[in-house]
Amino acid sequence: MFVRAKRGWEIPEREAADEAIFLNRRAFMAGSGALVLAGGGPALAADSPYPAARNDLYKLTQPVTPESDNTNYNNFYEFGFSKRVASAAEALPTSPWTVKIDGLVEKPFEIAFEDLLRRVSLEERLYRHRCVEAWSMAVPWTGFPMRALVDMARPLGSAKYVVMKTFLNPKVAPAQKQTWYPWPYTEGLTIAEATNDLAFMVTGAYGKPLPKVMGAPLRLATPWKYGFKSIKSIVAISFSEKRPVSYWESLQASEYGFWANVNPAVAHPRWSQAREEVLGTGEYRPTVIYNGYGEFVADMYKGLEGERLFM
Ligand SMILES: Nc1nc2c(c(=O)[nH]1)N[C@H]1C(S)=C(S)[C@@H](COP(=O)(O)O)O[C@H]1N2
Ligand SMILES: [Mo]
Repeated sequence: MFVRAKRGWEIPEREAADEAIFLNRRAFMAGSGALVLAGGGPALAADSPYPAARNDLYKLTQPVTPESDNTNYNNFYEFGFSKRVASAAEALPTSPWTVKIDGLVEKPFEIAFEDLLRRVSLEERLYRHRCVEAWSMAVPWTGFPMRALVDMARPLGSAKYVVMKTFLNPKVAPAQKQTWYPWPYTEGLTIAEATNDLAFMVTGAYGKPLPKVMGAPLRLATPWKYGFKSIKSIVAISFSEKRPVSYWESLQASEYGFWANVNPAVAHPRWSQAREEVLGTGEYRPTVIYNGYGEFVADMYKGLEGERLFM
């Protein structure tokens, strides 16, 4: 599934270095030993999986948010509480990167991010994203279905939830020095949600490896839920019988709950969720139940009306 892209000598070194992060270096070196120059220099070549083929099942009826609008307006609280955190996030070391899988699984294991990439098939999907703060965007994500990861983990029958955690590294993420916040960022899904077709593990955006500010090297996209569920820079995935308490829920349980399904009819205690500002356009539009993804997800919530589904 690794489509041959440009070779190292066909692209400027600066670009090559970026792509090399995602290159399976060992496989490449084994397969093309003759091309490995003495000294091993910085990035040599890149059999890059980007851009990946688009899966047309996931369509938009709006333009994709321009990349520069996206990278200049982010929530990544580990790096500060402003929207301009792209340069601060550059301090995060993302290679090597290991993801730990444990809890109620047949056999816990750790996997290097580049090995994980080799075991999945990447595709591009155009997804809407609705932040609980009432702004939205549309993003061409690259990644793989979360179901593939759940299958790889081999959860036990007793597992009911998937719990994900972001890195904990106060040396590079200044806000994590503020120990009264419930770091590391934690999120969770039911197994049914995690194996829903829409639940997507993201490794890239805009046809390239994921920028750090968007949660490199591995983040979640659950577009029917408020954006805070889409946890960034994941280092641990654990299977549990117990519903986890997420970062936002433990900070402010009266405002943020477990389900967090987009619903224009349920206001946040401090503001309406009826409409949203579309990033980069200055325009507002009505917010739609499940962010417009009801056909994929509504069935999962039948009979759960008594739950605080939408906060
Ligand atoms: N680890 C971590 N993940 C996170 C956040 C965060 O602060 N830290 N913010 C969340 C929120 S509120 C949103 S809206 C999205 C923002 O993603 P973006 O910056 O790529 O647009 O990431 C989510 N995932
Ligand atoms: Mo958000």
